[in-house]
Amino acid sequence: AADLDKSDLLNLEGLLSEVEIQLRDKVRAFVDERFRPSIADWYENAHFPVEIVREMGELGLLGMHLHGYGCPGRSAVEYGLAAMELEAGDSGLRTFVSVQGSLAMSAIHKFGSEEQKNRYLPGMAKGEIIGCFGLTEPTAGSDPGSMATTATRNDDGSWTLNGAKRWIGLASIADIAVIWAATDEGIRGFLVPTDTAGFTATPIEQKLSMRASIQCDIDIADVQLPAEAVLPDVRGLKGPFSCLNEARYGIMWGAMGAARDSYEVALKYAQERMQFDKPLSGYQITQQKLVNMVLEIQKGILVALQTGRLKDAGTLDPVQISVGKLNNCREAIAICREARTMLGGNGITLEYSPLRHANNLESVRTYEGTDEVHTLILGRHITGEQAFR
Ligand code: TGC
Repeated sequence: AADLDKSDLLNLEGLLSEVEIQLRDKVRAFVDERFRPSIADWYENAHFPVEIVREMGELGLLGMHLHGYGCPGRSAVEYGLAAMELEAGDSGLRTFVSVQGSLAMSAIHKFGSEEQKNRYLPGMAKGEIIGCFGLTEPTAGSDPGSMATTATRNDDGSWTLNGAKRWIGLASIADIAVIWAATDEGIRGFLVPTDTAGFTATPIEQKLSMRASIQCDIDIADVQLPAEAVLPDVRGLKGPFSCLNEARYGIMWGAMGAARDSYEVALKYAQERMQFDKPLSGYQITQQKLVNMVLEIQKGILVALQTGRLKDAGTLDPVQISVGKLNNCREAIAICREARTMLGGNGITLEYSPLRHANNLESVRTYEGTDEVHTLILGRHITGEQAFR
């Protein structure tokens, strides 16, 4: 059987504190106990396990890097380690935590009024209130500045919202939606209770990726909101982009969790599977695949850890997040696909995780900034030339 300690070639474990290791192990145990036994069925049946949301709240996984208002107040590295363990289970599980904590809660925490923070954040941290984050639209993906959703201020100070959002995680099970809309004063964020008349969220079906997770179309038809529904403290795209920074940071860790899980499955299989009278792991091509995988996992975790240390020190530049989001998603999907090849035909079933992870990572490399967007962010940084427009 696989001796997985041998795969930590550079002793990355030694870079973690006792507290970080304890937190990581707690989340790993939760994933093993509550998620792994059912994930194949959930994935096949396109079921998001809403029943474990409150358990995630009790574990301190929701808004875990936020401070005050009932939030756990953990470090960026602890949050990253948790994301890695969750995504070793399934990207859909990590996505829930990202949308709830990094996007919806983060928007309220960064830009909300005291009243909004006190009203929503404690319940969201417990998993009693589910949030979603509506930025992307049917015709505005990589270019959210071209959004068509509008918010118009009425004579009495209240607001009318019209438009549509697409690919919005959790929207059909959410209680509160953070909706970004164009106003006369630039893009602003609105807290929309999902039972407001005119607000309709419909899950997108027939997905080949993220099947144990929910993404929705949202229709916004003459939604009436009181004056105090707007997030008071931000105008312009830097509002949603600051929240995306948080989610993108978690993704760079999460992708390495999916990669690590695929590697571990492939290693164990190769050591046990006999062909031509010897284990697959005794073949040079198999060893080369495993070595290439483990090198990229070690490098990807180092990238994530350094990014987390910079974040905890308060010196992280958003450009640096693009390094990890781009690199770790790109490498993770290659690792999961390579792991699938080592499982032969057995690798196309849900009995083994690599193809499920690879399919999930098609979404992960696309949302929160595609490979292309992060390449252009880095290209702009190193050349000084804007290549988006
Ligand atoms: P640009 O002119 O570069 O910037 C506009 C304003 O935003 C500021 N800014 C940032 N602020 C904080 N963090 C960042 N990372 C920031 N990036 C930009 C910038 O300083 C500027 O501020 P100001 O005050 O000068 O106005 O904007 P651009 O539109 O030209 O940017 C180009 C580009 C491609 C980098 C950007 O549009 C981009 O990142 N596009 C990708 C969008 C994306 O990641 N979408 C995913 C949305 S997630 C979602 O809706 C649902 S998925 C999750 C789920 O629900 O499951």
